[in-house]
Amino acid sequence: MLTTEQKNSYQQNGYLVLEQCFSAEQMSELKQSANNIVAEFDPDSTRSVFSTEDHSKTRDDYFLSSGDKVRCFFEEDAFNEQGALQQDKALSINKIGHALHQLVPEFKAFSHSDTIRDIALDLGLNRPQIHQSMYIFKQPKIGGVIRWHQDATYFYSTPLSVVTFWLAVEDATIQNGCLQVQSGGADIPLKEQFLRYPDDSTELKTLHDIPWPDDDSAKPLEVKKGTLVVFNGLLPHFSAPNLSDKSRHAFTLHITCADTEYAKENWLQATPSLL
Ligand SMILES: O=C(O)CCC(=O)C(=O)O
Repeated sequence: MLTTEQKNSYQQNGYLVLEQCFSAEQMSELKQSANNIVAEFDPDSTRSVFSTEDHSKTRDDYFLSSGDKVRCFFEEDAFNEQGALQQDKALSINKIGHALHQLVPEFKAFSHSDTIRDIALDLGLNRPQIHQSMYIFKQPKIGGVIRWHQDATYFYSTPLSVVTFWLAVEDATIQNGCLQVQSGGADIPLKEQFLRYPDDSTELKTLHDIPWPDDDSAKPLEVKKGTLVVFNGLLPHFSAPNLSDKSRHAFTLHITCADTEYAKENWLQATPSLL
């Protein structure tokens, strides 16, 4: 599936962009499926927001018990001061997580496709297994920032093996908050580890003081819908807020190698799906 040149580029840069790897029809099907989940979601059933900004906040039970479920999380700016939604429900959801790959037929078929499996194997993931899936809306005007991070923070294993599969369901541009990665590749060791303790308290533990790259030095990945970006667990990346009037839907999978030891301190302990 991947050429030697693509594999070398991934090894060197820590990421690889596979342009329009999937069709517009496939993207429409995933988008429709995500929209159906939101249509069925009762917005009064939770007020759980997803934010990567406030580190003091411990994750709530709605989040911590979502590893084997399909749940909607709100954008931080979805509510007004009175706690009411400021816009339509469909424009208020930050993401759906975290077991779409197991529970929703369209996402299950996509996630377990030969294409995903072959790419995972080509990237060196022996016995690839999916731990998590997310549908990210990056809503117009209120789509929140995703701060600089490395995905191995959340999917720690010995040795590290997590690879993120990030699929553009819609065109991603600088204006609507595309993914931005450290240019020149991953060159800092793991900076943070997200720990879940037996009492279900959580901690984002800092492992060293090397700063994140400057936002200005990052490489924005402006990509067309159907493009798949794969990147390793040490690659620093972020996305800026979406201040535009266009959404930027994406679907992500976090895949590790089943031969590595997945940490029991990781927040998500749901049984992974072998590819
Ligand atoms: O889609 C985004 O804005 C960021 C996603 C991300 O950082 C991740 O999946 O690790």
